[in-house]
Amino acid sequence: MIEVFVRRKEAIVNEYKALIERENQPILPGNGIYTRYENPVLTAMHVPLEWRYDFYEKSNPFFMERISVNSTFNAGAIRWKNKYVLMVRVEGVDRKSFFALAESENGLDNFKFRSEPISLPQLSEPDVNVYDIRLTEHEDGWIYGIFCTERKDTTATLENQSAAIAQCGIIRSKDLEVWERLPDLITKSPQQRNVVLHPEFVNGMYGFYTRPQDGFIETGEGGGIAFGLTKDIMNAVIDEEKIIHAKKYHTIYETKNGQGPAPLKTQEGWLHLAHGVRNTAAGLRYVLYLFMTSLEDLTKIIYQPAGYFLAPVGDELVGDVGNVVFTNGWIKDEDGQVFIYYASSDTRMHVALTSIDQLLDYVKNTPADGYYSNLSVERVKSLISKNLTYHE
Ligand code: M1P
Repeated sequence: MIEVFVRRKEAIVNEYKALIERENQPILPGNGIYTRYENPVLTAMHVPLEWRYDFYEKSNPFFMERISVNSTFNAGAIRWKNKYVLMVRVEGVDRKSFFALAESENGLDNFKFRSEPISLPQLSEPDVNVYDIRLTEHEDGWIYGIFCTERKDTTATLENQSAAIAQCGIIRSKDLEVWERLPDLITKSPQQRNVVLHPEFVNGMYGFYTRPQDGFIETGEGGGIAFGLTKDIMNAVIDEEKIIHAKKYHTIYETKNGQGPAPLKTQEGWLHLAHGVRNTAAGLRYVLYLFMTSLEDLTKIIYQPAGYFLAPVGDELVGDVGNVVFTNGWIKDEDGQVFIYYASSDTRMHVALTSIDQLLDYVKNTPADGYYSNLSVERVKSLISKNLTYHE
């Protein structure tokens, strides 16, 4: 038996080491807007072996996995002490998600989890499940983590064991180690998901991007990316949510949409990355899109390219919830490079590398949606005719 233990342990430790030290290569030439990378930056198999295996031969003679991980996805992101840090949604086989920090020197590969996952301080009503944290380094000096907290809908009938209430949880830290829990955000909406804190004060108040929704899955009458203000972050209450980007017929955000990470400030406006959802015969399709809001008026969209910016391809299409890309983390580094961390099919994390210059070019020069096929044809024809007059 000891032989089995030793053999399996060695094989698994070697396999793990090779995985987390694997270099990532760009997929070139790409589309010029961003560069995808060959390997996911994090998978369930990246989770430390000490979290999953009992290393004592007496209690684990088969060197069996004791606590299995289902997926690692939807990570918040922050540049911290010269590292690219992800706050990852780790989902166990028990379906519960929790948060854990993983960091890399170059943002592209070699992501390693810190020694333990994060124990989230609890409120009087504990979280049944937590997910999709957005990290915001706020000008008040705190790093905020804004996440979805899910609890059972106690008003639902006995046969409906899926009914849940999603709300916005808030934690903050000065060092990414010690986290303080604040009361959940209060809005007039029955449910909230995809809430994000704006990094700057707005007229002395805290600004939140929200996604008012009537139901747990369906946004119903609600939906759209909204913006609201609260005076007090210690008891955050938003009285008015103004929709800044609504769902719309025959677009990639026809069914629902949601803000991704906190927007990035540029000289020309705030760059926003969001997800849009539409229905298909095969179920919901989640893609990412970009828009820019005005520096003077955070609720005013000044550029929005037509359609999606990034959609699932190849292996990304397959996973627990197929045909999904989702993002809640990106990092702008000192050189103006932008690392977009996105998850595919609710299963694994990827990186796409771009820059502020590329994103500005993309939002400003990609045609906006005409909302009619004929107008799409006109846009193609105008590009063709421009190219016909081009001579080297
Ligand atoms: O399964 C796809 C995504 O579904 C939800 O997003 P939304 O609220 O916009 O429907 C989230 O639960 C997200 O975690 C998940 O990736």
